[in-house]
Amino acid sequence: MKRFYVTTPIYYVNAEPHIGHAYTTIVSDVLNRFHKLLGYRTFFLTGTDEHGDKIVQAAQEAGMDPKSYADHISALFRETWPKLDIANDCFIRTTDPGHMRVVQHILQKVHDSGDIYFSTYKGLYCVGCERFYTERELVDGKCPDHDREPVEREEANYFFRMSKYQDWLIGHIESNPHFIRPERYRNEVLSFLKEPLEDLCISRPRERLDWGIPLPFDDRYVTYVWFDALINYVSAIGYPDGPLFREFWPCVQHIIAKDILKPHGIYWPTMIRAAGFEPYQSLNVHGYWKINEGKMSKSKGAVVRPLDLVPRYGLDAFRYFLMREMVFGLDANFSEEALVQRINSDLANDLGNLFSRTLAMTARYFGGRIPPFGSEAEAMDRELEAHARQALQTAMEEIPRLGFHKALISIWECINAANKYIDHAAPWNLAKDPACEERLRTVIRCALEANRTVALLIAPFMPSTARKMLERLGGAKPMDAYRLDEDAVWGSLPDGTPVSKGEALFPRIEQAVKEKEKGEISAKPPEVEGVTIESFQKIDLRVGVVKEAEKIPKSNKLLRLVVDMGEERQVVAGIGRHYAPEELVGKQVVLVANLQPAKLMGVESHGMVLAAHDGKALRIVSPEEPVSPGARVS
Ligand code: ME8
Repeated sequence: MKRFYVTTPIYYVNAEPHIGHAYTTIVSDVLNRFHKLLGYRTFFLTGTDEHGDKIVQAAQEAGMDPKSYADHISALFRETWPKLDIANDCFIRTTDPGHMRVVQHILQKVHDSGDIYFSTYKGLYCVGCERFYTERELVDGKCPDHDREPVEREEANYFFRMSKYQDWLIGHIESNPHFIRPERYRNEVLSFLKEPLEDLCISRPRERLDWGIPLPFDDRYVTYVWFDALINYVSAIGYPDGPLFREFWPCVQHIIAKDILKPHGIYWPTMIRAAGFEPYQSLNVHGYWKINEGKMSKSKGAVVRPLDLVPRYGLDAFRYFLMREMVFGLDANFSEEALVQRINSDLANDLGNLFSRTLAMTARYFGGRIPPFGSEAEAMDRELEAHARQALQTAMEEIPRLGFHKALISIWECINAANKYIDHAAPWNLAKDPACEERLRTVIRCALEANRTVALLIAPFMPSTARKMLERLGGAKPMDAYRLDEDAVWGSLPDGTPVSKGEALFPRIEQAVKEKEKGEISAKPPEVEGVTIESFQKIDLRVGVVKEAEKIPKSNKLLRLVVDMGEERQVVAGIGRHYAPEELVGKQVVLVANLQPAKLMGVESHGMVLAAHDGKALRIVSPEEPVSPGARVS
C-alpha cells in the first residue's frame, strides 16, 4: 500500500491561530484527504513549538510561567483544527517528554560522530530571531525580520558542523527537482548555498535561557529552538525504530511558508544527514497572506482569525476561498469582499444552483429516483462526460503538485458546463412531450453524474459539502470508503436510488445592510391607494420563458433578458444581485407586458419582471407549474 505523510510547521505559542496558520494546515488537510481518496495510508502531523526566548518573553508579558502559558496557547491551536474540519492524526508539542528524548538522542548521536563541537563565538545577536547574524545578512545594520540593531554578544557554545554537508546538500537539491518546490524557492536555497555555509550554533547557556531541552552531553546548556523544533517531524512518528517511522519516513511532504525556508531547506536536511537517515521527500513552500493588501499585523489590528469568519460565512466557504484564491508559492490578498464574491458566484450561483436544480428535476420528473440512461447518448452528453473526466484528470495531476487553484478551476469548468448543459437540453420542454421520455432520462442522469463527480472532487477541499451532496445523491457509504478511481467513474450511480433535495448548499450572502443604507432595499411596502378592478385590468400581465440572460456591462444590478411570451421581448430587470444570468435561462417569469418602453443603462426595456422582495431575499414570481408562454395572469 502506498504511504503519504504530511506535516505543517509546529506553530509558536506566542500568537493565537490566524488565517496564515489556518491556510498551511488546511493545505495539509486537503493533501491528506486527497491521498486517502486515492487509497493511500496517510499520516498528518501538526503541533506547537514551545521552547526558546520568544516564548519566555510572551509568557512574561502575559504574566504566566512558560509552561502554563504554552499549555494555554497550544490548547487554542489544538482546539481550532477540528472546528475547521482539519483531521490531523497527531498533535505534537515540543514539551512532550517523548519529543525531548528524541532531540537528546539525535544530539548525542551527532555529538558522538564528531559533528558537534564546542567553541567560543563573538557576534551580532538578534533577540527576536534568537540567533547570531553575520554582517552581510543585516540590512542597514539591522535584523531584516525585526528591523532592530542586533546586540554584540560573546558566548561559548556548541556548534553543529553544517558546513561539512554543504556540497552534499547542493548535489541532493540539484539531482532531486522536487526536493524544494515551487522552483523559485529551490533557486533561493541554491543561491544561498553559493556562499560558504557557516556552522550552526545549537546551544544556549542556561544562565541566559533555561526554557529548553538540556544538551545530553552538557547540562549547562539548552538546545537552540530550531534544532529542537525541526526534530518534531520524526519524533512524532517514533524515530528511530517505531513502526510509524519505519512506515512513513521518508515519504513526507513538509508544508511551510516562505518565512521559514532556510531552517527547513538548509538546517533540517543537513541535520538529517548528520544523524544518518534519509532526507525528506519534498519541502513545499507557499507565499504569505496579506490583509487588504497589507502585512498581517497584530498591532494594527490586521489579523484575521478563522474562528471569527466561519460562523459568518460557513466553514466550507472559508476553506474553498483560501484554496481557490492563493496560487501556491505566491502571496495572496484576503478581504471579506472577495470572500463574499466567491461565495455568491462560485458557491451559491454555480455549485449550489447546479445541485438544487438537478435534484429538483429528479424529484419532479422521476419521483426522486435516479433514472437509468436512455439508450443513445448525444454529442452534448459526451461533451459533459468529457468535462467531468477532464476535471478528474486535472485534479489528479495538479493536487499532488500543489496546483490547488488549477484543480478547482477545472472542477468549476465542469460545474459550469453542467449548468449550460441543463439550459440547452431544457428538460422542462422534454417533460412536456411523452415521446421525449427517454431523452429526459438521459439528460437528468447525465446531470446527476456530473454532480456526483463534482461532489467527489471537492471532498478534500469541502468535506462537509461533499458529504451532504453524496448523501443526497443516494450515497450509502461512509466518506472514508470512497475511492476516486472507482467512484468517480461516469455512470456509476445506481439506477433507481432515491435522492433527496434538502436545503440550499450555500445561501447567498446578502449585503443587505449596505444596500439598505444606499436606499436600494426597503422592506416597507409602498403606500398605495385602493385601485378599481378596471384600473387593475389595464395592466397586461403575461407569462414568458427566459431565453437569454446576460449582465449589462458596468451594472451590478441590471440584467438584459430575452423573454419568449409568444413573441420575443427584450426586458431589463434589476435582479442581478440575486440571480446569475445562467440561473434564469429556462425559467418562467411574469411580465408587465404593456409598460411603456424605457432605456436603462442604454438598453431598451419592453416590460417589467415581477419579483417578491422582503428586504433580504429577492425571488422572481413564477407560475406554480409551467404554462404556455404568453398566458395571461389575472
Ligand atoms: O515559524 N501567510 O512558527 P510560526 C501564510 N515555530 N502563512 C503564514 C502567515 C501568513 N501571513 N503567517 C504565518 C514558526 N503563516 C516555527 C516553525 S517548524 C519546525 C517551526 C504560517 O508560528 C506559515 O505556515 O511563526 C508559516 O511558515 C508558519 O505559519 C510560521 O508559524
